[in-house]
Formats: sequence, C-alpha cells, structure tokens
Amino acid sequence: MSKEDIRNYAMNLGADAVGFAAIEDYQSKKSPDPKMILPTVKSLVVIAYRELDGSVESANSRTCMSGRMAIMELSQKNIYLTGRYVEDKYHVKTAPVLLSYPLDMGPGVMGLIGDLSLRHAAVAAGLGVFGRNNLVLHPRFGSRILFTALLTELDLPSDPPVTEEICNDCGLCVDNCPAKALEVEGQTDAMKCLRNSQPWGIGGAIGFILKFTKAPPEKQKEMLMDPQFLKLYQASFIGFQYDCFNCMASCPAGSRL
Ligand code: B12
Ligand code: SF4
Ligand code: SF4
Repeated sequence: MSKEDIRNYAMNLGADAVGFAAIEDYQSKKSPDPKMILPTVKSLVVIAYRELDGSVESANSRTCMSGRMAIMELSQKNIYLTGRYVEDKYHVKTAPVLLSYPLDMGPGVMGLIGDLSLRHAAVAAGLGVFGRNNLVLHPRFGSRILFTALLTELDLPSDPPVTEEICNDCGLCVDNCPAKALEVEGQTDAMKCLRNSQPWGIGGAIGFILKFTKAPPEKQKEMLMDPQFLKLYQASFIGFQYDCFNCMASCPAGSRL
C-alpha cells in the first residue's frame, strides 16, 4: 500500500522509475554501512531519471552537461519533496542521497566511494542489472538512467529483481571508451575514466595550482587568461563537469533506442 502510494507520488513529480529495496537486500562490499547515514534505516526508495537522448549523444560537451544539470536540479528538489511526503504521512524519518555529490573527500576515499552505492541500490530495488560498461541498465532506458535514493524507516519488501538479460555483450562501450577504462570486465579503471571524463575536476585544479605557484609573475598573468583557468573557474561554481558520456551514449540497450 505505502509502496504504490510513494511510487505514484514520486512519478507524479517527474521521475521515470521508482523501486524499493529492503535494506538487507542492498549489498555493496566497498561502500559504507547505510546505518552511518540513518541508524534506523529499513528500506531504500530508489528514484530514477532518464537522460535526454539528444544531450547524451551531443558532440557539444556543454549540451551533455546541461542535460545532466537539469536532472540534478529536478532530482534534488524531488528527493526533498518525497522525503517530506513520507515523513509527514507515515511518521518515519527519511534521509536523501543525491545524484553525485557531496562526496566524502577524506583519505582513502577521495571522492571515489559514495555514502550509498546507487548502482547496487538500483539493482536491489529491481530497477536494472549491471552491464559490461559497469553501469546499471534499465529494461526500458538502458544505460541512460541516473539514480537518487531515500533511506527510510519503513519496513518495505524489495521489488522483484530484473531477471532478463539487458546487456547483449556487443562490446561497443569498451570500444568507445576513449580512456580504455573498461578493458577489464566488471571493473572500471576510475583514474583513467576521471582523467578523461573530468578534465576540469580536482586533478586539473591541482595541476594548474602547482604550475601557477612555480611560474614567474608575467607567466602567471598569462595563465589567468588561459582557457584552462577559465574552465576551472567555471567548474568551481558549477560543480563537477563531465566531458565524456560515451559508455552511456554508445550502449544500444533499452527498447527506446
Ligand atoms: C565515484 C563515482 C564515479 C567514479 C568511479 C569510482 C568507482 N569505482 O565506482 C568515476 C569518476 C570514475 C565515475 C565515472 C562515471 N560515472 Co559515476 N559515480 C560515482 C558515485 C558518486 C559513487 C560510486 C561508488 O560509490 N563506487 C564505489 C563502489 C560501489 O564501486 P565498486 O563496488 O567498485 O563497483 C564497481 C565494480 O565492481 C562494478 N560492479 C560492482 N558490482 C558488479 C556486478 C556486476 C555483475 C558487474 C558486471 C559489475 C559490478 O561496478 C562498479 C564500477 O567500477 C556514483 C553515485 C553513487 N552514490 O553511487 C556515480 C554513478 C555510479 N556514476 C554514474 C555515471 C553515469 C558515471 C559516468 C558515465 C560519468 C558521467 N558522464 O556521468 C562514468 C561511468 C564510468 C563507468 N562506466 O563505470 C551513475 C551510473 C548510472 C547507471 N546507470 O549505472 C551514478 C550511479 C550516478 C547516479 N546518481 O546515477 N563515477
Ligand atoms: S565516462 Fe568516458 S572515460 Fe569514463 S568509462 Fe565512460 S566512456 Fe570511458
Ligand atoms: S554497449 Fe553493449 S556490451 Fe556495453 S553495456 Fe551496452 S549492451 Fe552491454
């Protein structure tokens, strides 16, 4: 009863799919215990949004990122509204996990492990299965889907898992990864992916600062007018900016394509 009510509520806000997982069905070896987020957690509500095909496939990286930022904004608002709806109606606590960040930037983790693995949460909530690209493939939207989650104190059973084969093992994701980050099955080389997909991320900023501090004053002036600095400046207020969507865009899975 509460599952359908919550699903309808989130779908009416503009989500593309909603799934539920009992907390014991969420298994992600490398991730922290979800009780670190909400000690009394009993279930996860996983809310999914599809990427626009035209933004994911665009050769203009600003267009790709515009589509992503639009989902970030919608999903951020919706996770709050859904959490507030569940708290008010069912008198339980809820805690949100957003699309990508904030992330734990502490030693040993350095932004590479989320507080909750949204891919494993999505699989446990019956929203899809892992593909060769290490993304979760949804039966209808394929790889072009993103997740947020709400931890709740509601005692809810998991939705049935997806049992159909969605990944057809065509290898297009592997071949189209410019960083060669998907060569080993079941493992994304995070550093190779990061260098290629987030050139204006932390690595880029550290590299620029190191060069800048060693440069003579005249060179420093030049460096501040360089497109590299201007892009880093933009990233400093926009947030992480992805420059590569190839493993999503090249994947033919999903019946809409
Ligand atoms: C940190 C991070 C990254 C890091 C990766 C670090 C890592 N090893 O996971 C970097 C920067 C490299 C990255 C890249 C990308 N990311 Co990212 N990322 C995250 C984030 C914030 C945390 C992930 C995490 O906690 N990983 C640590 C643990 C869980 O990973 P792991 O146990 O080692 O599992 C890995 C493998 O073992 C394998 N795996 C695990 N179990 C199984 C089971 C089977 C059967 C198989 C085949 C594989 C497999 O999958 C994982 C990939 O390395 C999540 C959001 C979130 N909170 O979950 C988004 C997220 C995973 N990213 C996402 C996306 C879309 C991307 C990119 C396409 C970039 C972009 N343009 O958006 C690329 C794709 C890279 C790829 N093909 O794997 C989406 C994935 C959506 C989906 N449909 O699956 C997420 C869920 C964001 C979201 N809210 O939707 N990301
Ligand atoms: S985002 Fe780009 S670099 Fe990273 S794994 Fe996907 S295709 Fe490769
Ligand atoms: S591109 Fe092909 S091999 Fe890669 S995940 Fe999609 S269907 Fe699977």
